[in-house]
Amino acid sequence: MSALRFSQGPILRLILGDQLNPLHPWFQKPEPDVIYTLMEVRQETDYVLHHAQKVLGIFAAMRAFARHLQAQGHQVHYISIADPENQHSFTANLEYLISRYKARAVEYLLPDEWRVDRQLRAWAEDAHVPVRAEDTGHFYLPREGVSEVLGEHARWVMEHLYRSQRRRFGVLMEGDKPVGGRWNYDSENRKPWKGTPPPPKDTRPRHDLRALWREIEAAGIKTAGDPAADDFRWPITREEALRQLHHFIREGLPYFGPFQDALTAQHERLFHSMLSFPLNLKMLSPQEVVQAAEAAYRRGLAPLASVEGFIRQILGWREYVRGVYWAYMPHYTAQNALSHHRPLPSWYWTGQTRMACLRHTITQVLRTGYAHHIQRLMVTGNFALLIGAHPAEVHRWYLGLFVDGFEWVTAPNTLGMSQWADGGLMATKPYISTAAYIQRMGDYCRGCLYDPKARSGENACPFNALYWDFLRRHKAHLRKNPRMTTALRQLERLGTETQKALQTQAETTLQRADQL
Ligand code: FAD
Ligand code: DLZ
Ligand code: SF4
Repeated sequence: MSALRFSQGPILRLILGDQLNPLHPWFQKPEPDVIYTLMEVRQETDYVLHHAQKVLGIFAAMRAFARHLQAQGHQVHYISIADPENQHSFTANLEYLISRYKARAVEYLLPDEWRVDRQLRAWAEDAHVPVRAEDTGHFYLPREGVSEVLGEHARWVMEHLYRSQRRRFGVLMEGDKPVGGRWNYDSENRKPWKGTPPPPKDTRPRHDLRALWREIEAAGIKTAGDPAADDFRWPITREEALRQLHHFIREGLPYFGPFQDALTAQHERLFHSMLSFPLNLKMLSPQEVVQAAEAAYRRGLAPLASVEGFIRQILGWREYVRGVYWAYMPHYTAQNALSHHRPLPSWYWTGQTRMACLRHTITQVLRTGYAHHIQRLMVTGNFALLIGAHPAEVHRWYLGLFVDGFEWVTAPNTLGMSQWADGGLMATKPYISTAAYIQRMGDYCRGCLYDPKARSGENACPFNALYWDFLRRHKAHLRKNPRMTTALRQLERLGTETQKALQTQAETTLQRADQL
């Protein structure tokens, strides 16, 4: 974009690809001596194998954001992936821009990932212009806010944070009491979905991103999954994200609660919002999403159980995982409390397995870059944990293959909640199950070659033997956990012979994991 001249040198302001919030105070009015910069860089496209739609979506949203800023009168220097001057690192590009514009200072918004935070901090220490960092203001709490609330508790429990957040921000409160008299309506949720009510239509925008996809391919960026560039469905502007939010509030939220945990081969989204991508890119603020949900309840448009369940995900879980991340990095991502070292089966990258639940979930992820929470936790995560997959590999799979994957949120969910690699900091017990749970919560098992009821034999559902053998392998560790007492008692009741047979069945299953 055009070369700019300043008598005194401008201030350069760096905007990262997940900082696309047009309402940030930075953008209130154009300032003649500020140049905003956004950069498409190989350091970010290559640190993990990303889903094609993640790279496409982030680049398209960054470009739309740059156009928006320019239309508002801001000065923008956009470094695209094919720009010959692109050094492909945030800091090398900043050096280049400082010298090109004779910039007098650099400012950036605090990154959400430790990796980028350290990079910018280390660079700032030696930079030859002053460098200043500012909060994105995107979360309810600052980075250390969760530690301040939960620090004094021996165990960090999400529910403590959630209640404190409800009080502090006055969400679903009547005076100092929770609306309806209860904090949590989970017991009214968790129903399977039997075909009705019909889930909302997918009214997300349609984009033709074929030209951008050609640029990404020409740059040689390796990706996984379907780019769907000719009919790209993720929002790339705040306006599109707002339309998606309002559509969800009207059509999805009323049924969000009851079917939050449901699994079905008939619908990939059910009543979930699919708002994690625009939320994580900061096109939407968590506050406005929570306020829209509460307003729907107050206006009688959605029942309390659904609204409370939805709000808990954002006001509670989302803030909690971010707090865990900043309190425990950089060691958090290296943890492996159960000493798991197996590779993920090769079909995690193709979806080609006879296990219907995993086939549906993985092919959906490859096609869309999305799966809802229970598909992530109780299908792909559950199986990876039962086979003893290396948590770092599992983390990389989620971090790359989901359009909403950013380390601050993927790491605690994957390593902590799903793989128990943090030894129970995030989750009070490992999220594991036999086929019974998957069968109870949905219809995957009906279309499966495996028998969900069988524990042994060729056609026995692999989840079953793997579940019991997981308990046997880890019983010494799990005994310390009171929430595992019932499961361990059931294991003991099986008796030594059955346990041995299940061990053999599990070992055979593991040997042919790639062929399941
Ligand atoms: P909805 O079900 O509609 O929920 C609404 C919003 O609540 C979400 O958009 C999200 O912002 C928030 N939310 C819900 N659950 C969580 C949670 N556990 N942690 C943080 N925020 C939450 N979420 C990500 O944003 N990025 C990830 O990389 C990610 N990886 C995950 C990996 C595993 C193994 C698991 C079990 C969960 C992961 N989650 C992740 C959390 C959650 O599954 C997704 O946020 C959710 O499925 C996104 O779909 P949605 O927008 O339709 O969510
Ligand atoms: C995920 C991603 C990708 C694939 N590419 C870019 C990019 O080229 N430029 C950019 O600014 N951001 C990108 N991102 C998002 C970053 O990974 C994210 O902003 C930081 O890691 C901070 O969370
Ligand atoms: Fe999944 Fe087992 Fe059910 Fe098949 S039988 S869908 S593998 S839980």
